[in-house]
Order: sequence, then structure tokens, then C-alpha cells
Amino acid sequence: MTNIKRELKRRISAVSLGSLAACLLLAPLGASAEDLEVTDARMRLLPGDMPAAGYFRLHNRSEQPVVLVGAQSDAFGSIEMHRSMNHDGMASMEAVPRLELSPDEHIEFAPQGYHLMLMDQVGSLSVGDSVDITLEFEQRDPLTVGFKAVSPTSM
Ligand SMILES: [Cu+2]
Repeated sequence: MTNIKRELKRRISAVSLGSLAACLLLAPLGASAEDLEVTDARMRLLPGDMPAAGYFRLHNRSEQPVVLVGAQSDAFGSIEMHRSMNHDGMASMEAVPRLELSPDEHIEFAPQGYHLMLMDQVGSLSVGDSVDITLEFEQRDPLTVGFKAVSPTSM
């Protein structure tokens, strides 16, 4: 009995390793970016300790839905997806845990709408600097994009 279990275990791990190798061969690094297009990536710096806001346009050029679930960067301790809202003249924002794009859909992260809330900035940043931010998706490789720092007054 014990021998059978042991043999079974050995076979299972051989299969897992085999399929892992196949996945690595079938999915070369960087290929995932071909059907996802990010343009106009920028971050608006605010004075003092106020969090910066990240804006961009994301186009799903693939034939599958794509789900954006967040972002991370070495330059910030924490990044959240938010959506700004305006109720009766009161501005507020809510966290957006996931954002689904249908095939060929695009979405705009822009002032007064969706934004990346860039919090706990690690170093100092100046207008013109570029910072890598990695966008994270459900069931596909993350995509790292250079975001250019722009002044608080620019859109
Ligand atoms: Cu926000």
C-alpha cells in the first residue's frame, strides 16, 4: 500500500514538472504585451506627502476579456485602483478591486475618473522622471509600463 502511494506521488510530481516546463516553453516572456496596449502613461505629482495619481489608457487588443486587478511598483509602498465620483458636488473616491475589459475595449484612467492611487512614495520624484509601474491581471502575465511624472496642474 505504502509503495503504491509513493509511486503515485512520484508520478504526480513528474507530471507537474512536465506541464510546468511546457507552460514555460509555450509562453515566452514579453509575448503577453502584444495584445495589450498601454499609452499615455503618466503620473501627476502632488506636493508634500499627498499621494500621486497614475493615469493611462489601456486597450485590450486580444480576443479574450482581460481583467486588471491592480498595480505595484518599487517606487511606491502601496498602489490602489480608485474611481473618483461626484455626488451633489461632494467629491469622493472608491476602491476598484477589478476592472474587466471586453475584447477590443479600451479604458481611460484620467482625472475625475479611474486612477491609480500611488501611496507611500519611496524616494523623491521630479517632473520628467519615469517610474516603472507593473499592471497586474487575472490569469495573464503582468505588464510593466514606464509612467512619466508630470506637474500637478497638467492633465
Ligand atoms: Cu484615489
